[in-house]
Amino acid sequence: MYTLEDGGPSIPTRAFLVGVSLGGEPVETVEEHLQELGELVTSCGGQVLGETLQRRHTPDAATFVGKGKAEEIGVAARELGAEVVVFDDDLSPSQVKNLEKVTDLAVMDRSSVILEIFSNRARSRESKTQVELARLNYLLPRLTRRWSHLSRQAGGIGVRGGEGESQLEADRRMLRTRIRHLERDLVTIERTRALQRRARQRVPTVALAGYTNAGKSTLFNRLTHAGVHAEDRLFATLDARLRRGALDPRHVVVFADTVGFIRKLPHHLVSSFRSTLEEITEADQVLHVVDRSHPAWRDQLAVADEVLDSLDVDPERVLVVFNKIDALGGEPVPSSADAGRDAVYVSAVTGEGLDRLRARLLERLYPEDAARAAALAAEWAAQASS
Ligand SMILES: Nc1nc2c(ncn2[C@@H]2O[C@H](COP(=O)(O)OP(=O)(O)OP(=O)(O)O)[C@@H](O)[C@H]2O)c(=O)[nH]1
Ligand SMILES: [Mg+2]
Repeated sequence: MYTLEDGGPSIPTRAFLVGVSLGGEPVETVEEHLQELGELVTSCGGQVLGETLQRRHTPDAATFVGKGKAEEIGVAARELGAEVVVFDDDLSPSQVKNLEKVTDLAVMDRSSVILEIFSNRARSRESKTQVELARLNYLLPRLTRRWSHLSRQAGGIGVRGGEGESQLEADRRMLRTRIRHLERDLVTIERTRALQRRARQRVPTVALAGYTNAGKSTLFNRLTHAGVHAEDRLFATLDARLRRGALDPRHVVVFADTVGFIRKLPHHLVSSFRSTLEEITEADQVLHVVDRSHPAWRDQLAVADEVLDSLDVDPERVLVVFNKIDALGGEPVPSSADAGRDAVYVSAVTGEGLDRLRARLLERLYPEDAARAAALAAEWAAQASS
């Protein structure tokens, strides 16, 4: 595990959270994001002891919140017994260093918390490679001093190269070598995935995508009768999982469960997960799963839309699935799409709406079959009434 001194992520055990409303961003939004940050911290085994919120026009270059505020934060956090201050916004390597000095505590940002969760969850060779790559890319610009951990981990490759090369330069060089190595590994993994995909080419693929905790794995289990891990935790799923499921007795598809999205998802993370996310890019249909019972569902829908857009997913191939309608708490289930687009309403837990979902998928995947079925039904109806 990297230590904070080295600028890398560590486990945020006893945490104090800091949210900043920049340039008039509504305080409620910042609070909501802080709440989510708290869930992220708890997800990797941490505990939230307190939080603070600040309004600023622009971030302070040196300390993000300003030196005075940083000192205040340090005092408040230390009084509560916190060990780490977690900022909801991305901090530059030098901001982290300055803040650690002023607060006299360890400092993390949202990206490093997400990285921590990802590395706890990574199981397969693919996701482990992806997470390590993301971690090293995060670390590279933050490498400021002797970094003995990695040297030891990598079996002493980090010895000085030649006369005059500092330990720091040697460490950087070693990191870059490791990054190149991991990138090559990923290319091989991607090639294997592509081959496997070609092998199942005759079976259409339906990918489940969406915000973390929306219920993708639960829905995946329902649609495929698979026993995939579903949990009330953020980022329960890291690997793409594939399994067959029937839409009706004659049509079988492959469903793909994928890693969840989240706002302010670090870019280097998204790019390291490229091969996993390819299941979405290459799918015939994408089910964009939304937790409709979440107070911030509109935001989460928009965030996931952005990620799908950045993956070049054609919106025509996306069907919005509003999930958890059993948890709307008396609110009537909307009858038509309230996001102004094609959508179905389901509960992955009770099974409500799943037949409609399968029928919509059939129509989208096999428009000719669906047209034929509709024509037959109309014919029968006509015969019955004549
Ligand atoms: N009430 C209700 N809860 C649901 C429904 N679907 C899923 N959940 C719950 O929501 C939580 C998250 O479900 P998951 O299926 O793990 O969500 P996910 O989208 O796969 O999450 P990540 O893998 O973390 O991105 C679990 O506690 C589920 O039991 C639903 O239809 N109704
Ligand atoms: Mg999942």
